[in-house]
Amino acid sequence: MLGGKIVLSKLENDNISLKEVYKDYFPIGAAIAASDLEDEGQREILLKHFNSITPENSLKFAIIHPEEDEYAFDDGDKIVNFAAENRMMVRGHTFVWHNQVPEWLFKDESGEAVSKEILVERLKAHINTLCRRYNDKIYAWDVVNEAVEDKSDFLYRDSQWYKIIGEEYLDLSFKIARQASQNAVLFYNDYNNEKPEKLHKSYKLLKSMIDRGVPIDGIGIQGHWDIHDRDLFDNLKAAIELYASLGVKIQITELDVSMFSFDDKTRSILKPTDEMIEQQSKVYKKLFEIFRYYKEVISGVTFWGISDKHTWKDNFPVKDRKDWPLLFDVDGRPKSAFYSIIDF
Ligand code: HXH
Repeated sequence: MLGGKIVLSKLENDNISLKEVYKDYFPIGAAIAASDLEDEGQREILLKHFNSITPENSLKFAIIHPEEDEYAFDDGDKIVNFAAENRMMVRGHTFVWHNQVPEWLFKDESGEAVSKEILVERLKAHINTLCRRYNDKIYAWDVVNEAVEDKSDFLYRDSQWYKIIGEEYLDLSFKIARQASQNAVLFYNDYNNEKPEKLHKSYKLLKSMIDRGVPIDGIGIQGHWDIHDRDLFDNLKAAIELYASLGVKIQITELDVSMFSFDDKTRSILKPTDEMIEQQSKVYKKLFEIFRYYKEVISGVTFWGISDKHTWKDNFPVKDRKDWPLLFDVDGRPKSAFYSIIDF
């Protein structure tokens, strides 16, 4: 593993900070819950290695705006204030998505589908309120998340946003966000958008928006990957080049590398095998080689969690199946994957 390289002593390794190693490349982020800030171990890793934060759930529509006349800012405020106190950047996630939306949003007083006009007003009120509250502290927003359909033949996901407002909900969301915040970097964010089919659909959608002058500044490639995907690196390079040709920034917004392939829904194991840990380390190493190579267009890399202690992958795609997709283990110790990305 260390062939030909300077071998760092244990002490020097322990002093290494990921954000320092990458300071001439891009900010290194982590998705967190407010509860991570009360967990000494999680907090310590966060402060040492990361200079950017994404609230994993706290800013999502259903969480922060549970009723039309009620906002629940507590956890969002805790995270955003913690970041400001520690001079960390914050990415906002997310205004317009089909999941984690509150019951009331798409209904009128009588429980019927709300009109297009009212839904657009609600969207404006939501975006304006969050921007007014967090404008000086949140530098980038995932304005729209996951709007492209996975199935061939369809471009747009058939969400309530699409059903009620129509195609123009995308343009509208970005225009409203720009109006509410002149400085925020506005992202379109999606998963599997480096895979050829979805890449080409996403490119077409984004190009048409950019050509119409819609204020979109960046593309988020979520990066929910796994150790088994043989096409990942070629797909990713092609995607970065194609998106970069649109003249927008690219961020890896939700990085994790699962031990299980997406179709493997059966196995549950107590701990990762040595082979898994080594394969994961190789995948992370190659990914960061690619990220560094494209540093002029990549303006951030965010992991979807701090350590393997908690990760959304513990419940997706299989509920209650432990996974170990991050750089630090369940006890907060750096894994082989961590060493593989600081060694260059
Ligand atoms: C992300 N979705 C969200 O952006 C984030 O907010 C959340 O906290 C975690 C993950 C990823 C995702 C999207 C679709 C999905 C599963 C995960 O379901 C499918 C996956 C593949 C094909 C079809 C559906």
